[in-house]
Amino acid sequence: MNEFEKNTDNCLLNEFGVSRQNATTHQLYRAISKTAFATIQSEWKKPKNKKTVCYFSAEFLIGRMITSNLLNTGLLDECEKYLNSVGKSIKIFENIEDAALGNGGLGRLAACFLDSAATIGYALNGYGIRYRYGLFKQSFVDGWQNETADDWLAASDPWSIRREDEKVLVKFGAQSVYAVPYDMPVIGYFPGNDKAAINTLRLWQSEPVNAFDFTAFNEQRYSDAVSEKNRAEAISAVLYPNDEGYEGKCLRLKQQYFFASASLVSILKEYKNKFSNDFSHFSEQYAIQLNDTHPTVAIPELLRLLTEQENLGFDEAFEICKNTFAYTNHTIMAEALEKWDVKLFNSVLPEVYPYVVMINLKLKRDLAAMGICGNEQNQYLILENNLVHMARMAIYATHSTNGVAQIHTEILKEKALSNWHKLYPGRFKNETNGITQRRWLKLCNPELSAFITEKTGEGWTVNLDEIKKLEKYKDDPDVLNKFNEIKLEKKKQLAEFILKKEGIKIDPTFMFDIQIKRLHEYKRQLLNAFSILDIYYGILDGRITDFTPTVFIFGAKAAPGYRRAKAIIKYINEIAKLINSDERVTDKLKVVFVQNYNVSYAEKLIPAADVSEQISTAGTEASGTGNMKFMLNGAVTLGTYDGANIEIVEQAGEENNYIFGAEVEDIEKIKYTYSPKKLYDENPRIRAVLDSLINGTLQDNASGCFRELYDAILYGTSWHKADHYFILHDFMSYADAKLKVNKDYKNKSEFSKKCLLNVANAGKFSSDRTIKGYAEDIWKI
Ligand code: 26W
Repeated sequence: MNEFEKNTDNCLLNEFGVSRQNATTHQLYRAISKTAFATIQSEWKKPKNKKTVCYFSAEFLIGRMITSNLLNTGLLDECEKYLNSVGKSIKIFENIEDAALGNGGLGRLAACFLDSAATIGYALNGYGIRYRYGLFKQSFVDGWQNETADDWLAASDPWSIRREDEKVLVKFGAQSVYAVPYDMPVIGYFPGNDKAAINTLRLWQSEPVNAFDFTAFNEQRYSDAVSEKNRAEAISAVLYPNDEGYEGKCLRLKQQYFFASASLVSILKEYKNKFSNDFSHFSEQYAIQLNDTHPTVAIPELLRLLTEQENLGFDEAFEICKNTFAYTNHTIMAEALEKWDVKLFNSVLPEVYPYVVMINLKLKRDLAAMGICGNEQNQYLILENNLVHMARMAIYATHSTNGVAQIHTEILKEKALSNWHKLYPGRFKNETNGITQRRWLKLCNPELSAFITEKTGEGWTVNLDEIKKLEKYKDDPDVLNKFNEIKLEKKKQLAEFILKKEGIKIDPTFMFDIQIKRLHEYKRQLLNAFSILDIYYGILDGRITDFTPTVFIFGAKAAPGYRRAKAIIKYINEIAKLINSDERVTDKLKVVFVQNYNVSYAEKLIPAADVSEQISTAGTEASGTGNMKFMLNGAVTLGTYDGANIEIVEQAGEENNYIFGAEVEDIEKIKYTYSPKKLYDENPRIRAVLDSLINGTLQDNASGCFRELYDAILYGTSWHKADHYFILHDFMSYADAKLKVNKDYKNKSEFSKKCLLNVANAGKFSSDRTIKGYAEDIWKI
């Protein structure tokens, strides 16, 4: 018996009194995790004598930890053997809940960055919130989204260590709570890589200072006795399931301050251990990256700590802040920009607010010195119109502001933040997003990974540029055949999984066309739905002949308060019901909306895709990262010139992808004269699909929500013009592109050549490259 087996057996015996033969999945999960964890303890505790990057983020969408930790420690095969010995496999861990501590792209990006930084060997630690409940679980009830709590800690949390000794007191006016850190090791990819490091993800949990009020209890005031506990625990109770409209919720501001303050206190403590009260080296030792504006309250908080507790002068403290902090912007949507009501901010954080006022005064002086006076200053002010403008503070009081894809950064510089760019052109940078190839190829697609390794060597796992070596096989029929075989195998696996989870049977020989991402109007799932209906009508009326059988798959959660998004889910589910029950198209069309789309589901869907739907209105998707995952797994992109799609096509060739629709400049030109109603009146195909919302073809249980979608497109609302996202404008060009992919797919070898060329040119989209960019351009490490 080897060490791994011995230790795991021991752990099972000591903790649960069971042998490996009769251990449950949760027991095996815990014992294997603990055994693997023990192997890295000594490496984890090693001090790192270099500049440390602190990645502040309200979200870390890490997904399932056990498989990636086993992969990165090199224990995956041993674990598989261990489970095989009792007739099981690593697949049993599919029942372990994901850690879904994020909404979507921004949170998943943070998780990829952790993996990349540890793999390269940078000292980069994550700081965030240990939400008791992560993003809600989704199911469909009669086609409507239903939400339930995500109890991710049900299977225990063997990868975290509670650090009671490091807890911190956080004050909100009259309320004080403890922030207790739970540290998770972030394990770099070690096999054959001597640079790898083990970093830390520190997640703070909110706890009461006094858990129980005995006096209240004795006076028979039972709920008063635990009210402090409840109020404290509320702070880290749940992730806001909302990545759309900004909501000025008091609890959300408390969450932001809670983790920002606790993180800063623990960082200052660490710094003072080395440099005592000499803060002149602080920004050489620490860089703090703000993942969107959510942790921006850290800026006035650090000012407060440095001046009030460390006795620095304001200007000196401000310089330290500016040199330490950097800000990443992830969206240009005005409705997502955080602005807090001054009164609310001041009542929740009375000790911090004065520092916002001081930053604002300093800004005014700087503006005046640059010749910007009077009302002209308003557009920059952090305090304006009774609001605290968080993005403005994040730009002004940091040394760097970056966008997440070339086009996004251009839009920031030229439009959304052009006024700031004029003031501080040198502060603006682009760092195009990336994804970790360890999780998004090696782990989720071992079949394709093995084949790529066979053809190009192992190097791509830590240097994705090496995947380019695949390109020379683009005309090799054996390689292309093998490529197809692997794709078919992944489609079979997905079909099996979907049958088990959704009870829906899909045919793996169909083309798989997949759109998975949060549900948003700008991402235009509705456009996809319309085009499917158009294809359905086209097949029925004989306009479309010789259609390659296709299954259209959706996965998406809608923010619980986002009525429109929920209506779109219902609409797509109704389309699925209509099409899937129509025997005339059974051998051609299928529509599936999978429930509870999350990281683990993505790991199954992406390797099985032939077509990746990336169809946001040009200029709205900051980057996208799902698009990169599909590319890496050999799907072609059906998409607009938006976000990172542009760079994907630049790398892989326009001829190997399917680009359609208006570009940013086109939209600029037409936006004042655009008339969706005209397109509707003139085009019977557009009319047919749109009318399905109101003519009884599809039922919304008399809720009126389909009518609302219809009206929003044709007539607009008080807050948006008609068809704000240009669905009808792009409809025909999208429908054509979709039929072109469908036709091209028939030529197996030509199509798989396109797929292979996408894989071979995905090197740029490794988050290893992204994180090196941040290290060089922003953190200077
Ligand atoms: C205040 C509510 C709120 C919460 C989260 C507003 C906005 C957000 C995020 C900015 C939403 C998000 O995840 N943005 C995505 O970030 C990805 C990583 O950079 C990009 O790839 C996506 O294009 C962007 O939508």
